[in-house]
Amino acid sequence: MKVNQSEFIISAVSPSQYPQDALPEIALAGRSNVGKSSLINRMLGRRNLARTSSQPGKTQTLNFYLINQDLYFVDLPGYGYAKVSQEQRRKWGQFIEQYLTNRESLKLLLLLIDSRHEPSKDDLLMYDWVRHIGLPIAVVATKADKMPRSQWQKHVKVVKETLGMPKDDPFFLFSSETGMGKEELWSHIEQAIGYVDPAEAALEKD
Ligand SMILES: Nc1nc2c(ncn2[C@@H]2O[C@H](COP(=O)(O)OP(=O)(O)OP(=O)(O)O)[C@@H](O)[C@H]2O)c(=O)[nH]1
Ligand SMILES: [Mg+2]
Repeated sequence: MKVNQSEFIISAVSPSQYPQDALPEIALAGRSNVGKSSLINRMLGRRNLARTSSQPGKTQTLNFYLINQDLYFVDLPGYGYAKVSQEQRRKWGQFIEQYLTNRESLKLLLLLIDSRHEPSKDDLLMYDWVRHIGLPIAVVATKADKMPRSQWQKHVKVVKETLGMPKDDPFFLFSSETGMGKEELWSHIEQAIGYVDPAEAALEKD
């Protein structure tokens, strides 16, 4: 997909604030600091549209980004951040769970995992739960640039095996730093939302 336009729409704290135009949505989940906001910026070719931070736990709302007039990216609050209270964590959990189970426009969840580390308990819970509710999921292993190429295969194997991923399930090795994986991930997103490139559609007509 060619991104001609991208804009931040809203930081939603309740479902009444979600966009009402029924465009398809792609949500991003993963622990704090895994690179969700950075991935959004890289996918959109924007330096700083989604706010990134070396301080974990920054994104605490559902942040909606509109792309062209075709779809939304929805940046979910990161989990596994130790410094938030039990009560706060429970509230976010409910809020996110409600969105993921009830949102008709939601077409795909991208679960981001740090490619350098074994998936955490929270990652596993999230992965199993999303599969259980039947929401399409793609695993994106982030920060690939932080390890040498010679280790990619080994780390990919650890991530896939720890999650217990079926062989052919969508998986992408990604780097927001270098752009690795961007085109493959876009193709998958297009497929998930049933997007047809207008230029290609015109060609096929001829
Ligand atoms: N080298 C490298 N650094 C990255 C990459 N992706 C993210 N980072 C860095 O990791 C830190 C966290 O990135 P964010 O995109 O803010 O992470 P997040 O998942 O949105 O974090 P929360 O909003 O707290 O949940 C920042 O310092 C980023 O610059 C990557 O692919 N490569
Ligand atoms: Mg973020």
